[in-house]
Amino acid sequence: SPLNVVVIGAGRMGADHVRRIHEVISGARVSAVVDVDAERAKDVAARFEGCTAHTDPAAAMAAADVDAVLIASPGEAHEAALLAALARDLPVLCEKPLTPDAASALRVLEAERRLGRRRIQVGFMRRYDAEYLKLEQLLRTGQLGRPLLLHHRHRNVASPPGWTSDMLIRDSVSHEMDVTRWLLGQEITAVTVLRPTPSGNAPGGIQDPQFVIFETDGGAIADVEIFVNCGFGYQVQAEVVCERGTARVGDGHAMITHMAGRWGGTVAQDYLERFAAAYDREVQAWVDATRRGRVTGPTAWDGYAAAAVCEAGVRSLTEGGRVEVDLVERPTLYG
Ligand code: ISE
Repeated sequence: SPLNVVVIGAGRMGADHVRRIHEVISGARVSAVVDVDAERAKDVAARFEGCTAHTDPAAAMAAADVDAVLIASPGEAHEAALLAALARDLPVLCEKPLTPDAASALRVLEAERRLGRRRIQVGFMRRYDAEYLKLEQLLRTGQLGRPLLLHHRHRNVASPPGWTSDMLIRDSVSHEMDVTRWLLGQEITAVTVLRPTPSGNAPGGIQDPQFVIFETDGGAIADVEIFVNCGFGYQVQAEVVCERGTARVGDGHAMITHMAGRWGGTVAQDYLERFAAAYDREVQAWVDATRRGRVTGPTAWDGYAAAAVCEAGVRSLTEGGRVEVDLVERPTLYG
């Protein structure tokens, strides 16, 4: 029988996951949708047969037929939902961030450690993108030699209303933190955020773009251009420079047209479009693993490490200069 999933958070991401589980994924169904906004929960739940609506995550999880939990609420609500799921020993796919800061992430690690086995997968979906997967596999073969430098570009059309400068680090660059750690198999040890004169299109005087530099414990350097009001499209690119060559992903050249004296293609407009296939692969992998009683993918440790790097990044953004990352020792549960 299909996995009964409770989806917490019926916003943009949560509603898209509900649709995905019903329309794309095999082996699972959404049995309940939870949102602090009762109307929104009802509205999303009503689109699918047999799906109930709730406002309280713990109450939804207490239902007899719940097999797994997908958390897509705002980051501040994650800790309580994660601890409630762990208390019921339910497997969880938690959208990034795991939690908004390192201290709360550590409390989640501790709760998982007490269970003695992994239950949490963190939604760093780039690890499921076909291009990023190819890049990771190539690096793993060792053909290119040792990675020396990593260049990331991360551009959004426009920042959502109310965005502040630190959200570029916490919400956006957190992906590059994870991708850097994953591709290199190294921890990030220090962060420096440089602040060019902001774009005239950055709303409310926020610091956009930013240029972020990571140092790693393997001696590599990664840089990130984060520009969330670029205006033209959603663009995510990475280039690894190694001893014997380079490799680059994210050029988005799926189709090039030539017409009327010009050539070109289209640029995706948001992450639900750019990473649609990655989200599909991520959720299917989670469902498949869960049905086999396994937990795969990015771990709570990966979520904690990103939170710790975010804290260093936000300090560098606000105080200037290079800030070292403060990581606890990696618990044996996470290899
Ligand atoms: C958003 O939360 C995401 O996760 C997107 O991947 C990222 O591009 C965007 O900047 C974030 O706000």
